[in-house]
Amino acid sequence: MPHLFHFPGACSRVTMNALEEIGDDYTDEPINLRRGQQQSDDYLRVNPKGKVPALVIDNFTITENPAILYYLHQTYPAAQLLPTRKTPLASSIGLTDMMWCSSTLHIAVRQILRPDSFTTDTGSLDGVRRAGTAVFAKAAETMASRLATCDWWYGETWSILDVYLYWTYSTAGKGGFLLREFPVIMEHARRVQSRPSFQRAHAREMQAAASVGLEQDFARADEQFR
Ligand SMILES: N[C@@H](CCC(=O)N[C@@H](CS)C(=O)NCC(=O)O)C(=O)O
Repeated sequence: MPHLFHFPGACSRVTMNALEEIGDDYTDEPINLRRGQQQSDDYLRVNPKGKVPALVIDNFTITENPAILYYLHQTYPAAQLLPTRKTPLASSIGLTDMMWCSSTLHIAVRQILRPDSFTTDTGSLDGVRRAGTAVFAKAAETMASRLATCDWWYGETWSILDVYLYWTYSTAGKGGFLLREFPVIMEHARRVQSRPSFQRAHAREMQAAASVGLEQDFARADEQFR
């Protein structure tokens, strides 16, 4: 059975949502990032990079959200985590978009939420946050113009990209990014939240958050869209 190492509200929630969408059994284990558990000897044996998510299947560990999601998409095609395209060239679009989330948006979001993880110079924190906000504002324009004409990133059909985008903008919002200036994104968020797989993952994360005493903080990112 797959075993997911995660932290409630972290980018690992995208992987958890994918597993819920697939619907097979899996086990999960929260790694308390607030307490530095990601640097414990036990966890570094699982993922020497000290990050979540990590998905262990048959004693093999996959890390990096796009790699895990792409693996799940290929292994469980019926779940339609990404649109199925006829040629490898056309299929690369799903990977491209997931890499955008992980390598550009995730970094900008982190600059907004945790500028202190980029510099030890406390006088530079505002500058780091402003730089992240500028990158994310452009991305939010891109998301909003695309989502203004359709419900989901790929048009008529939900995909795991919608959840990945949700994670980036909800986390940016938690860090003070003015999401209310993007009503189209606010509406997209409500659609993502209403998906049953999202709700199941959310409940499972909530349980994990309670187990480490962090349910208040966990709820903040999702409550912006009420
Ligand atoms: N490139 C990785 C990034 C993973 C990542 O940065 N995860 C964060 C949580 S959102 C983490 O584990 N942070 C712990 C730390 O940096 O100490 C991915 O896309 O999966």
